[in-house]
Amino acid sequence: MRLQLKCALVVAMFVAGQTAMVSAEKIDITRPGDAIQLVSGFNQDDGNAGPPPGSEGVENAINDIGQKYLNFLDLSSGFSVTPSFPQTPVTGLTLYTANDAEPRDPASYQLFGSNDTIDGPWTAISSGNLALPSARNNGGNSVVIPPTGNAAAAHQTVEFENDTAYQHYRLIFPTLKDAVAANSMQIAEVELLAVPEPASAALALVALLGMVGYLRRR
Ligand SMILES: [Ca+2]
Ligand SMILES: [Ca+2]
Ligand SMILES: [Ca+2]
Ligand SMILES: [Ca+2]
Repeated sequence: MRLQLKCALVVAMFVAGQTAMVSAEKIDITRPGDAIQLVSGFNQDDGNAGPPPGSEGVENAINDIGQKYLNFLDLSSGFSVTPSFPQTPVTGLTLYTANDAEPRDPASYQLFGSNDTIDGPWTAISSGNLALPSARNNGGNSVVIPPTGNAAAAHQTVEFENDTAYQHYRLIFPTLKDAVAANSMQIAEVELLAVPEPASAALALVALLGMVGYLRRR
């Protein structure tokens, strides 16, 4: 094998390795201010069924701070969101616990996608049980959760397979840690995780093939 070709292959393997490392980094594709809708569920053993308190609305699920979203119609409540980020397959969730009342924590999730409207129809993406930490996060502005996440804040991340990019996502929580003891569902923050710029790996490959061709011609 000619020296130039060997050099090109070494460079190719290095760049491919770098690309793989970058691709493994998932980011939150929601941003504060993205279109988001309340999804209400139903009560178990409590009569609290009013709308979320004024300072605990559904927009707080993606406002990048610890201030929580609370829904009194708790079981199977959640939200629907249209991320402004370029359409990318969501392959993970990070959930941050609220400031108090652990029984209100979600104990399971169902994630759906739609390319029709923010009201569906929906295609199931992933579902499963959750095990959110007992540790609490402070409310208000005291915990900042930037787009890349806050590893120091109490949270759980789940990851799953999904190859389809959706325009709209719906996340609901069918069960709570203790729905009998809780009068509501609450969550401080939710991140929809995806690998950004899926085209970058393809572009890197095109550049590599071009370089190999150039070296072979020399
Ligand atoms: Ca209840
Ligand atoms: Ca929040
Ligand atoms: Ca966020
Ligand atoms: Ca309730």
